[in-house]
Amino acid sequence: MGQIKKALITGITGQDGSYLAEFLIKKNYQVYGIVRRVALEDETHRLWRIKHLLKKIKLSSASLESYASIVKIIQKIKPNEVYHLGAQSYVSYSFEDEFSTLNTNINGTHYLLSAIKEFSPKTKFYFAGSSEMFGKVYKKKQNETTRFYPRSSYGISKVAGFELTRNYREAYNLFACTGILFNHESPRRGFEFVTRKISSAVAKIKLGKQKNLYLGNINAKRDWGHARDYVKAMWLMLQQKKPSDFVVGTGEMHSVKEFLNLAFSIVGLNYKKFIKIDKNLYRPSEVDTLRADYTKAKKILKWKPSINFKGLVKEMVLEDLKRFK
Ligand code: NAP
Ligand code: G4F
Repeated sequence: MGQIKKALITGITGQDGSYLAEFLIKKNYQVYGIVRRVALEDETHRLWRIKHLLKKIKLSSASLESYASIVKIIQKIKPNEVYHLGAQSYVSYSFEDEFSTLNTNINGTHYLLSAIKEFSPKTKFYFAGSSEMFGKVYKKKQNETTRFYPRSSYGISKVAGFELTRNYREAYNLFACTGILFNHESPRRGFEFVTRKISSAVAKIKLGKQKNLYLGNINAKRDWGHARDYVKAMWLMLQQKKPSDFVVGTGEMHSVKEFLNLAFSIVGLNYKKFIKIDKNLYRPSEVDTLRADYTKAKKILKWKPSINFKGLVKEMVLEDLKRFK
């Protein structure tokens, strides 16, 4: 029997981190996670997504803002694989605080790459890139060759992370990949993102606990998949012979309005009666449409999504109905 593989996940308390940890535990990895110090002090609130995994994983507190703390972790664990998911991931917030978004997202990625290069060069590295890098899209469907045109400091931070990852691969021969992932959701999605804001509101409205739902631009269109499918693609990228970058999405695009319509119809309600548009929720520069061309992932990783738009919306609404009952 081979040695047990060690995987280190940054952002393990987030949506993707929790699904990825589950996935890797099933694959018999020893999973390590970096969390913020406050998370260890307030497990109930900050570790809710990984509560059921706590006995199976090893958590350390470290800061993505400190090179020294990243170096310590890399030296101590010498992981076979690092999945760098930790980031200020909320696009709207990046307009309010560009500085912390850029600092955390760019420096965190740079510190990890540099620490791996210096102290554990055989470690394979996954960077959580984003379709936000395409921003104001150049092509109807975006793939690995489509030009970037980010529309927020969040998008800019992800382009920088992508370029750092590519450069460490080419200059220092690291096994470093970027997954350019399109929007992916689940019942573990943060409540500030539009899909969860809708599914939780639908549940609360149905249960008589909320009256209206305030939203911004409901004409925006996204390529929405399920997070459980997408963490598998992350892992597959690090199992290839050669490191490379991959677009991961469904190839289907739906508007926020379509999401609303379907989510409300699941509980027998008409969204038009509850929705209120709040212009303050519009973004200073919007990403209007995103749609993936994931041909490369399909061909090389043999990856494809297993949960469609309808299945995703249904799961999110039904889970929130249970949660808020
Ligand atoms: P998420 O639920 O918001 O999780 C973000 C994680 O990053 C959390 O564990 C959070 O820790 C951690 N984090 C945030 N700021 C940090 C800081 N300053 N220092 C240390 N840790 C920090 O995000 P997600 O949806 O799982 O996404 C995972 C990654 O994929 C992110 O990098 C995101 O930008 C990227 N991405 C997501 C999507 C998507 O549709 N979900 C698509 C493309 C790319 P706390 O719990 O302590 O806040
Ligand atoms: O759910 P969102 O906030 O996700 P967004 O901005 O697409 O970003 C997510 O996906 C990216 C991948 O493309 C990730 F990199 C990123 O980390 C994050 O996970 O907004 C989706 C759309 C936007 O066009 C927004 O303007 O929904 C529109 N929207 C309309 N009303 C709203 C609202 N978004 C939010 N969050 N809240 C609203 O009330």
